[in-house]
Amino acid sequence: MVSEHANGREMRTDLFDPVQLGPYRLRNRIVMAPLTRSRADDAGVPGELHAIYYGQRASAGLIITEATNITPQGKGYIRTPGIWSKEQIAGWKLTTRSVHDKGGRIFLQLWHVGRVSHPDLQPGGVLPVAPSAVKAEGVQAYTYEGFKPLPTPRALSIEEMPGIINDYAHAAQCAMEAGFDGVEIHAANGYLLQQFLSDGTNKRTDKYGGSIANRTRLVVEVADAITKVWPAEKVGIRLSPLTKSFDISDSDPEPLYLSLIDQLNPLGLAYIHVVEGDTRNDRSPAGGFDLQSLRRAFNGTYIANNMYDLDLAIEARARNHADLIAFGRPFISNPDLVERLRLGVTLAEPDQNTFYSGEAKGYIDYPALGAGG
Ligand code: 8OZ
Repeated sequence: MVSEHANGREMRTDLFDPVQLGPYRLRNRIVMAPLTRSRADDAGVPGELHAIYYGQRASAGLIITEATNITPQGKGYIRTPGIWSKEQIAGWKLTTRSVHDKGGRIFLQLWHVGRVSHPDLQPGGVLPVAPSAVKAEGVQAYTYEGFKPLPTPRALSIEEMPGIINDYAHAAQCAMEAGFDGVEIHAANGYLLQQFLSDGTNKRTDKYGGSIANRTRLVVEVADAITKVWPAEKVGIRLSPLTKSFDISDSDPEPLYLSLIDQLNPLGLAYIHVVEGDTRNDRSPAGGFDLQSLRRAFNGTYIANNMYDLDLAIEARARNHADLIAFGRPFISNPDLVERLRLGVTLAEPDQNTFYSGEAKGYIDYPALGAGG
């Protein structure tokens, strides 16, 4: 379609045209990014509210769900959903049915927070786990009693590693039973998998730490295990090589991520979903590298994310910077975001007070255009 660009020039964009992703014909190139919204019950079960919320947003080319805990150990925030139990599978079925009834596609994001948790949120009140006993400085956990500083985590033993990989595979199987179209591995934003990748958090001396080959090992093993459950063309991975989220850091991220992509390529994953820059904060942080090198290295679809607006998205397609563009926060307050971007109308601003408030208010009550309001 032809779109009126903000600078007044009319230009053609294919942002709103159908595109192939693995076996799926997506309706457009706009992805709903994963957004933590904290509306599950204490057992991590999503319900009717989730089905309404995701159904309202089904016109996205692809929805990626909020980050979803693969095990009780993987939980770091109250009211986040899980994908390990029968009840959670049944709850998620309401959502997949709702999105499919409206012709949408939805992948579930598989999440283990690693050290970004607190004993209050862990079964038995134990310490959260991580590659090494390295504390995230200046970070708080949101517990049932409000914010508390993160503790120093317990380093996973080598004997526990097969169990972690198995937890991902089990959760991936549960996602299939719940009717999802695919899964996304959350290896971004400073959580467990990025803690293994990054030398600021991974101080191990066994085969999961030290060299790039060792630090990438867990992510590659997890991706390999998941592609034994799902066809690889229905599996994606989210990466944030330049993020500073939760005190994550790596001394030399470019060779690390290029090596990871080289090792993932033979698996044939559908996409890499790249948070460009520091998450929700800065698209060009100091000390970064050109993330297009990852796109060039990867044999699949590249989804770009981080603070995109319509102009940036049109430009990204015009320059062939990305195949698909993921929008996050704009989807909170604009359920029909695709239509609004197509029309070029002003977007509704989301209310930050209800991002994680656990209620229907601020969740399912943002109207679509023409629906009053
Ligand atoms: C915001 C609040 C809580 C969690 C991420 C899963 O950044 C998250 C998250 C975002 O990936």
